[in-house]
Amino acid sequence: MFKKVLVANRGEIALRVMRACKDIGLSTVAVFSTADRDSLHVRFADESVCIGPPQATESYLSPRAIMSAAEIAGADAIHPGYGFLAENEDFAQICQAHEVVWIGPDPKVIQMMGNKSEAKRTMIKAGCPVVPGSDGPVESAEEARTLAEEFGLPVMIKAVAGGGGRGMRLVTDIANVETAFEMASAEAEAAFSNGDLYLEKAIVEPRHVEIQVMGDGKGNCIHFGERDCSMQRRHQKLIEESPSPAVSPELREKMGRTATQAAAAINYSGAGTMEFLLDRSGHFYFMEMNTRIQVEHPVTEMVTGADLVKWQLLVALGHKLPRQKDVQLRGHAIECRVNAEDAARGFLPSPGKVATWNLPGGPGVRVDTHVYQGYSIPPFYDSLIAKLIVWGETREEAIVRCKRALSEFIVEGIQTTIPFHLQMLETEAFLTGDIHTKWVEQYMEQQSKS
Ligand code: MV4
Repeated sequence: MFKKVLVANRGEIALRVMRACKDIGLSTVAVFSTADRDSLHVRFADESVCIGPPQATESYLSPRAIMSAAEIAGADAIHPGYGFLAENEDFAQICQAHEVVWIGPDPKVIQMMGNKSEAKRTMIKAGCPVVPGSDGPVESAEEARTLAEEFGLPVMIKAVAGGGGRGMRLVTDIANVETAFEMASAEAEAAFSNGDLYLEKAIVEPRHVEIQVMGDGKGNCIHFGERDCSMQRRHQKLIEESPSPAVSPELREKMGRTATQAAAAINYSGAGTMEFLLDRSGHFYFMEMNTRIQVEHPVTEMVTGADLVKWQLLVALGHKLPRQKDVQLRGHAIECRVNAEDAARGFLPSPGKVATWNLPGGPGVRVDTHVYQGYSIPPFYDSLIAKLIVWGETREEAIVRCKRALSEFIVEGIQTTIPFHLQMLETEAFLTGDIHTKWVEQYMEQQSKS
């Protein structure tokens, strides 16, 4: 059905996708901006095409540049990776119109999940628990006040076109509800050209727990357990793990069943993630569905032994999914995102030449990266330069290995988040697993005071 895959992305994920292609005998086409000529994703591709200048809008975000590259190289499928065009339904549609296989879900499903209010309504119909809130968008600041009084404070005002926390406001005092509404609307309008908002009750200090699903587009769906992504700062995830320290086998079973039922109800195809908030009493609520492979997918791969990117390709080729009972979780995996950033300076980006680069190794250690010694990190893109993923029989063993691997990971010439991760792995709250989505920010705040 297809033989040559163009990877419409850069960096570690482009390399990751090409590895899966190679493993099942597919040939690969890399695309690159002029800033990425020397990246490993270009070197390891069978063919590569320059698609434009460093600015992403003129290269990795340009459907025209990418479709031209596909035509030049004769690629018959496109894998979008994550970010850039991965959740752009128009691009998915353009691929299909050019008879290039889109390795991802149906463009209509991408669109539906992109509208967070519509996604929520669809998930209610599919039997997913959601946070109580407005039925669809809220028309005015006055209506927001009425709803806030009805549901009770605190409430969260969110952008219909949002996600990742943009255009979101927490209201803890009813006197602020109108201002919060107007500000969130202006922010959403500026960011997404859509100022529509919805409202729901706020969950206090929730955990972020997400279920990895895979569908065949014919109503069959399986899940690969959960990932806990509560260790994050300003909506940027820093450490992810699987299983979640807060999820019991019974809860996993229940969340997994909920997620697969919901994904099956929309005939989901390919890899997807259902994001849930988990409160202190173990109630979970659907938040959003991500219709792409995610940065943190390797932690799921380490505990299930499944190659999720390979499964994305196989589903697109029409293969059958594994059976749910053949997906077994074993041990514990932790991922640390290594960013070219200085955590001591508010995570200020630190691009530049990598003078020393020594990767960790040994049992239970995996590193996904496009970087090598002598490479220059360009300043134009997100600052993820490597993902360190470790596995252990238990969470304790995984933490010990993670510290060992971080201490072997030597980077000179730029600042990275490695020292920050080493610090996090020493904190009492992380060791006991007693964290929530505001924890890192509160911790950093404390540190800067002392
Ligand atoms: C919430 C919430 C509390 N209550 N909704 C942030 C991004 C988006 N995915 C959902 N988000 C939240 N929605 C209600 N009703 C708290 C957050 C939230 C959060 C969620 C996941 C991971 C990190 C977060 C950090 C701050 C707030």
